[in-house]
Amino acid sequence: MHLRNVVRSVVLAAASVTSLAGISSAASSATNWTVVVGGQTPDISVYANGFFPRELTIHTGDTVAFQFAGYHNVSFLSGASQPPFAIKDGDGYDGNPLVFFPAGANTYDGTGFHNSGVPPSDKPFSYSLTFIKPGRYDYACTIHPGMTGIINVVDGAVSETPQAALARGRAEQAATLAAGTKAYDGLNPQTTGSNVLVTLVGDRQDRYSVLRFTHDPLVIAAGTTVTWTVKDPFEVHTVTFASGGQLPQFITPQAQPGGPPKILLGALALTPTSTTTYDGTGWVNSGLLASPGAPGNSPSSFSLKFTKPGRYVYWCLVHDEAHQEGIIIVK
Ligand SMILES: [Cu+2]
Repeated sequence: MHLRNVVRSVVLAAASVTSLAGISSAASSATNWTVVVGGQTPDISVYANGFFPRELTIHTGDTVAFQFAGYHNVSFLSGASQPPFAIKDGDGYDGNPLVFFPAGANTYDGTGFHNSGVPPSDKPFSYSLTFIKPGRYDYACTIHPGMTGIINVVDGAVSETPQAALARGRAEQAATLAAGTKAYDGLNPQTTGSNVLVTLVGDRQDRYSVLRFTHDPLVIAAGTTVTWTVKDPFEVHTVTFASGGQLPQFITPQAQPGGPPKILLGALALTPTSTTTYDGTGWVNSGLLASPGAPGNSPSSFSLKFTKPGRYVYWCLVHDEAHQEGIIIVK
């Protein structure tokens, strides 16, 4: 499925407008800096939820190009609270346009709402902002709670070249992916009697998420109850058994006359089923799971008892494009 690509292509038009507006914004004496937004391992098992480098000091009048390496946004909120990811629309939910679409001018003086929007395609995407007033500015990705960065803007000398800052960023990103890979390699479901606990992990300090349920297929005896629990500050997941059926879309853009598309969040993906056992048939879905205290008040755990021998494949509907697929073998 390539749903994100669909979303990306429909926001491309809106993103292009702001890119063109930024071309003439940098003065000739100003310096250009690069911050890398996110990152991932080649198999997308580990996702970097950070800005690299996390903190950067630049001169007044300099421009920062935020170079995207994942599905994020760059939002300068100027002290306002984060816009929620989803907003209620009738019986369902839409993605919040304040999260998905570009907003604000290409200069920043510490005020107002500025958003890169999400990357429009799998092609390289960069968002440039010119900082015209000294200050210490926090910014965030409003898709991944706690993914934050800082730009310090000063009138005096800065101690680093853009090349050195980018090298520092790349080293931070490499450390994040290494820490995430170590966590993925160490994933180890915990067995207690006839219960198995599968933990979905991420780390705020090391700024990674593991987009896998287990490292290897999980082998259990019939009658075992598996509980999945999310302990990742950044990501929401689902545990979804389609039993050979098609996976529903999590995000569907819907064209609207005279404006940006609506970002519909799939009701089937969001809605938990009530069954507590699985015999290899039917549709079983946890709905969204998030770590305790995350925005949205989603539950953090989901349990299912496996009653029949077989080999069962399940998915996270949020991260199916990242191949977040799990296998359970019931003996
Ligand atoms: Cu997921």
